[in-house]
Amino acid sequence: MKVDRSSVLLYAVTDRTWLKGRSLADVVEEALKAGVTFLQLREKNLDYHSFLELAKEIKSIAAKYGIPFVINDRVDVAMGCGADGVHVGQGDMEAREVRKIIGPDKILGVSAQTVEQAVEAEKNGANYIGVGSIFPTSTKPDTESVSFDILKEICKSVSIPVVAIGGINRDNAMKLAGSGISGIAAVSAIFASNDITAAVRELRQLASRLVNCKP
Ligand code: TZP
Ligand code: MG
Repeated sequence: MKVDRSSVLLYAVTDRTWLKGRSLADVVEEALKAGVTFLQLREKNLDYHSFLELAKEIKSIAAKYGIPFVINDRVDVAMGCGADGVHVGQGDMEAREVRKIIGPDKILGVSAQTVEQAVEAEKNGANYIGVGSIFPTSTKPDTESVSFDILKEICKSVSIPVVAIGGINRDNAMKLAGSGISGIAAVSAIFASNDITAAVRELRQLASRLVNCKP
């Protein structure tokens, strides 16, 4: 499925680390209501059944707000819950394989750290590319870092939308202006915030400003 540039403007990736007694459904709904434009459910330690149940619940919230909803890593969970698509990294199932399983109409997002990986992913059926980590982050400490110049080069090399991820917050988001990205993705800048609504509104405004700065 084609992914519009505008739909990845503020891309939220879930994390249950900072729920503070609330349910994931509750915090996701607050984030979507405040202006998140794309949602990825990311769970690293759930068995198939628990992941599927959670995915069904979160999917219905995304549908209520008309927001594209993808599952991280797990093609089986994505297909099982009827998500809009799946997001895979370089260490997960290969993009070409995923595309074969999900068919032409689902969204396929692929993480890339180099121009070669991004070009290959587009060729193999990716609808958008996630690039990071752009800034240091404790959310995914083992991740490789990607420079501003590589990010810019990736944006020039593919025709699908590029979303930057990793350590992006209100203080550094504008540093990505002029890179050519279509949006920013965040985990902690949204879900670790004490005021998710305010955080989302601010990040969305910053994202709108920075994607309109010409490379
Ligand atoms: N992929 C690359 S960095 C990252 C992922 C999932 C984590 C981003 O988390 P945060 O809290 O927005 O830095
Ligand atoms: Mg992965």
